[in-house]
Amino acid sequence: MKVLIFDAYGTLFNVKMPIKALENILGMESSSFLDVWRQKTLNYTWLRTLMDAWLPFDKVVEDALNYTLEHFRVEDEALRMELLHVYLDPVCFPEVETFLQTHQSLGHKMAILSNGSPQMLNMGVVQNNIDGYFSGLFSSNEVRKFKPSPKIYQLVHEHLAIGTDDVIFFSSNAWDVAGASNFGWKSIWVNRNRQPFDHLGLKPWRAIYDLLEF
Ligand code: LAC
Repeated sequence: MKVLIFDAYGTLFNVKMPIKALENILGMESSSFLDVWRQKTLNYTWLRTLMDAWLPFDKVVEDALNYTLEHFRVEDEALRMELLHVYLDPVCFPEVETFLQTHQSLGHKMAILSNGSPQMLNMGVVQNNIDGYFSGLFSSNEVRKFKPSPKIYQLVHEHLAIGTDDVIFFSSNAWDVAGASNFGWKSIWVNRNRQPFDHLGLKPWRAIYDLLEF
């Protein structure tokens, strides 16, 4: 049996959508703003896991956003709310639905494994009409640890009666691919931004540029 497991943000959902109101304030710097926000979000997840001080991902995303607004000296409550909606009702990458349709008709079981809270993940799949494809939306809320803790990858095996060899994991985040490989999964790096792979002594099983290349 093949079970396809997907990371959510950056892999299925685009969290680097251009935001007009941000561009109006920061111009060319708006892309760096989105990069700093994402990087801070991830840093906070790693720090909170190390400190054993887990918080729901939506709160971590908001804390990182508040840091980023301060860093770029932007004070605009309407914009802050608009930015939060990048994660609260995210937009899928264009090839996602076709990919899911194809693999559903091939009989592959599919699920999401994400730092996102159950409410966020549920909103994301429902808003994008892709909820019918998944056998589970597995969230860090259940283990109160963020990726790449092995405990979160283990969650899939607690819900689905499958072995590590049955899993093919897809993530656009190189560190998440390394974490899943470290756990023992075959991991595919969806290298959407054509970046070099992280030097963590772990390699992806395969690397592709978008899901349809699989
Ligand atoms: C997730 C983050 C890592 O969805 O993008 O788990």
